[in-house]
Amino acid sequence: MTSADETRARIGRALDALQIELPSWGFADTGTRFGKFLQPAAAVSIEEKLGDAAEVHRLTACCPTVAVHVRWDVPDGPASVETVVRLSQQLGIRIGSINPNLFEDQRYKHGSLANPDPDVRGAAVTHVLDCIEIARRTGSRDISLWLADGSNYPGTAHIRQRRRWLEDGLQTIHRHLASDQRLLVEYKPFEPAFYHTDIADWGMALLLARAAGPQARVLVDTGHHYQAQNVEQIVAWLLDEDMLGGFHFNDRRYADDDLTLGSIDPYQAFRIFHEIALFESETGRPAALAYMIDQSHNLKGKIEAMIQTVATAQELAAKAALVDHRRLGEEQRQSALVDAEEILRRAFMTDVMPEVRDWRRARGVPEDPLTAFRESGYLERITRERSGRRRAVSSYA
Ligand code: RM4
Ligand code: MN
Ligand code: MN
Repeated sequence: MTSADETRARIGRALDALQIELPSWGFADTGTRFGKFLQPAAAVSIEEKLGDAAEVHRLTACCPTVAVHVRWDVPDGPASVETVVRLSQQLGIRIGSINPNLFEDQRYKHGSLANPDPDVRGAAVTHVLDCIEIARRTGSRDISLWLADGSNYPGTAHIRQRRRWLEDGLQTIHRHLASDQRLLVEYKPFEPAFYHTDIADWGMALLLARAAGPQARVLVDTGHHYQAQNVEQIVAWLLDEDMLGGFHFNDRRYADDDLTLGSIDPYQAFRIFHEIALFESETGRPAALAYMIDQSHNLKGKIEAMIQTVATAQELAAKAALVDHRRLGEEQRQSALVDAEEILRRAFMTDVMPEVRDWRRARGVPEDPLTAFRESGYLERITRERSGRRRAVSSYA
């Protein structure tokens, strides 16, 4: 094999293995806490969200599943699942991770699984058990749990007591999982709670996942860290512990900005892909990760932004596949700092677009999905169909 063939083969394998899950909520109007700027083409119903997701999959061939947020997408609980499943089948996609909603109901204002009121904790557990049933009916593997639990002022919450309640709740939930289901525990250091959050970082998520049971794993949302945190180190440690369940991809500059992946720091996302590729090549087994997007751009076109993130993930994974692990190991053993670093830098700087385009052509999808989307007429059609049925915009106060 020539080295060009070898490069093409490596990138091809990396792209074959990368399936990215789209978030239903990424197609809907979202905003900042100061307001929403509505887009005439944004999806409102689950039909529209799934339709838009199917369009992204049609153009990229790498997004066969859609994550749903139960309260927004399956509001009638397990009863409304059949329609959603049928719809996704018609569109050639599947329902992916099931996201319970333990943060919007009025009763959760002091927390859900860590609420001091046992009735509220009970209601939160019941909701997640409903989600497990929904996941069974949709054939989804992952229940992806993010809690808004926390407190806003020092002294207002018993931090250790809340941890016990949380552990109890997660253990009960875990007992109801089917053997092929997983519970993903997501962490976030702040917002909406601004003094303490009950699952603030990866260490807390790891301890809770371990306490919950053997089918629980940690979910890393790339935007849920303090400034300057070394995210790829967290990824490497969780992989080493066999406790990484998957990702919520997005980029950030200041806080949980939920920007499109790689828009601020593509090298960061590349380094994450590198740690995964290194782990997989050393262990000889796939890391069983769910690659999900969790972005919430207020102003970019919803579908365009989703295509951007998907394409960016593919490009960065392709670049990470170019790292020569054997050579990297040698340079590291000799502490050849510049040479070791250059292996990563060179891979990152390589133009992988020719190979990515080859892969797309071989899959029968457009070489440039963004341009293809713009030429498809899809946006014009949904803009026509969806405008004029706008709801009232909720205001900040
Ligand atoms: C949170 C977190 C969760 C997402 C909610 C809507 O910040 O990222 O994953 O479900 O937002
Ligand atoms: Mn998230
Ligand atoms: Mn987030």
